[in-house]
Amino acid sequence: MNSQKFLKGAFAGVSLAALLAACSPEQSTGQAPPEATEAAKVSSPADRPATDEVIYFVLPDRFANGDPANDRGGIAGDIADHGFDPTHKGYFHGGDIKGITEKLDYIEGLGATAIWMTPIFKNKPVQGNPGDQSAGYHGYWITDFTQIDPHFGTNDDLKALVAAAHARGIKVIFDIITNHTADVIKYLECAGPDTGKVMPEQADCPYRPLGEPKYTAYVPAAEAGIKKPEWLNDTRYYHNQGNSTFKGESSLYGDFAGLDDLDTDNPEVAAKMADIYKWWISEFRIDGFRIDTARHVNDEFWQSFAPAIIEHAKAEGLPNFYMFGEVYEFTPKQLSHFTNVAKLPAVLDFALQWTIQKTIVGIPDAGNQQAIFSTGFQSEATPKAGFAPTQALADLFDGDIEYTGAAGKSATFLPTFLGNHDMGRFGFFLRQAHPDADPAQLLKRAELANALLFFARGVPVIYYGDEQGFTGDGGDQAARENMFPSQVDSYNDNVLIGSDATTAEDNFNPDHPLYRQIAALAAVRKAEPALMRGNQRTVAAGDTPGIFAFDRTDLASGSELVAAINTSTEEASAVLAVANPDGLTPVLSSGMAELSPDGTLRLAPLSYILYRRTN
Ligand SMILES: [Ca+2]
Ligand SMILES: [Ca+2]
Ligand SMILES: [Ca+2]
Ligand SMILES: [Ca+2]
Repeated sequence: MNSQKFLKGAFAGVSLAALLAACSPEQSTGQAPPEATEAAKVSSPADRPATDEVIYFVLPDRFANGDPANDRGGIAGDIADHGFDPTHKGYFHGGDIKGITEKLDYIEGLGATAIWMTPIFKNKPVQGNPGDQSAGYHGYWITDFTQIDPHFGTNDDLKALVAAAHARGIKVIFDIITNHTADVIKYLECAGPDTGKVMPEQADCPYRPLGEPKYTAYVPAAEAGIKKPEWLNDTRYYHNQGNSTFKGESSLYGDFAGLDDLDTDNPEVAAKMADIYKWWISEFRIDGFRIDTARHVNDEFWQSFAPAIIEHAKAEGLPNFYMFGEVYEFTPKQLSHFTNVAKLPAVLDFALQWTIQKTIVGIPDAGNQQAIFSTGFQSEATPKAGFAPTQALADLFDGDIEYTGAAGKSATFLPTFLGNHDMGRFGFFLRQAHPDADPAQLLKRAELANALLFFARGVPVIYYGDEQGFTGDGGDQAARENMFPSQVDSYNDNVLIGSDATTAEDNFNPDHPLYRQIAALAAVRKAEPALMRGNQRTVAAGDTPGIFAFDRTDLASGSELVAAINTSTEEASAVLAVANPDGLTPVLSSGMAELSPDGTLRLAPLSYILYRRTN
């Protein structure tokens, strides 16, 4: 059996180098590390498969302000014109692309190998009806698909970021939209005739089903020609059927609260959208696309768009171009439709996120569920308060077989995550489910979830700020705090996890316990092909909270790792279904763990351990 003192308390105050030396005996005895990552680093990051990435997901506006001169995007006038108001969570705060470039040390130190930025294309600066306006700081209201939003900098700033990131072996992933543009088009039947001004949003423009006449669409004269490329100003390239109810066909053909829904059924539109994004690949040599609102676009569009982009990237010397869609669904069956039928190479793994919510966070009492239900979890009618058994994780991973589709890609390509800019942060879910928990327990739960993310199949995504214990107050604007000192009161009163800091301060702190833990997890993952690409098999699960364990095997290198987590607040034990438990050596752990020769594992409350087979 193995001794578990090995890494007990290792996160408390030792350097990362010491930690890694301690957790990887092979490296400390001078044996060459597994070639994968080191080799990939010295060659081009483009040669590295997407399975090997650790993605850091950033909202540029909220990350770092490298150039105060661009904070208003060069737009004169007041807040309603330029959209800059650092005291309001719904407006621009000044972060930009130069800021990201300046913080590459921080991002690299975390162990990230790729940066995913929310859209950086030029947006309508401010949108919405009087009294309910907000700004395009998030980037999802594009008017010009051919240039960087001036609030974020210039195309040259982007080139500098990509060059600097690539020099460190870090990839750059864009967030793209093909479903809609900003809200410019109006309908005569709802808005009335052109007023000669920028017109308000249609609060009430009901959906008109297929088969009924479409609305009479026009571009108000005040915004004539503001979209680029030019063809986007032609209303015939849009659905023009009114606002989506997010049910039935309206989910595909309706406008997202007035955002102009493109006629993606038109093959000409598919080809033109592909041309837009091919240009960015050629011009900037970016490494991947996260695709917004993928489930609101018809399958045929993706069947044409996805292979066109992949082929183009290949021709440009980017054989591992990574594309993953945002499909806000919570079962492998629903999600895999988009890999198997729509032919997207991967989708964000919302199903794993939800399963982690049920097993590691816990479902709050009915009285406290409101925020969860308002952010998209409706797909599971009435989740029971409390904790799901570890079998829920086993069931989820059993669903991996559903992902048969696009180019034989498997679940190892799915980006995995704990929370995001729309649904809310993992720290928020924790606080909501455990309003009275002691801070140390919240930190343990966050660490446990991170460990699962890095040990299990899929490509881990860290939402910026989670590594500093950010919590937020809910979804959307409430989950988009600044890393640089914030002036938003509702951010600055948040209680962070693992830290006494507030968001009123600069939070690029490489000593935060979650930053250090993620760096350690990322380093282990990078050294182990089995964690990045290996097959996964459940070796322990049960009908209560407790131990969930799985092994990862890499056929190419012959390496095998076994990971276990304990989701219970009590010490737990389980028999691992592995051959020769004696041959397993601890690599990394967060508390007492004892593995006896018969395969029985005892694990401390809310703790994890990773073993490597050494004989
Ligand atoms: Ca700025
Ligand atoms: Ca649509
Ligand atoms: Ca519109
Ligand atoms: Ca708050």
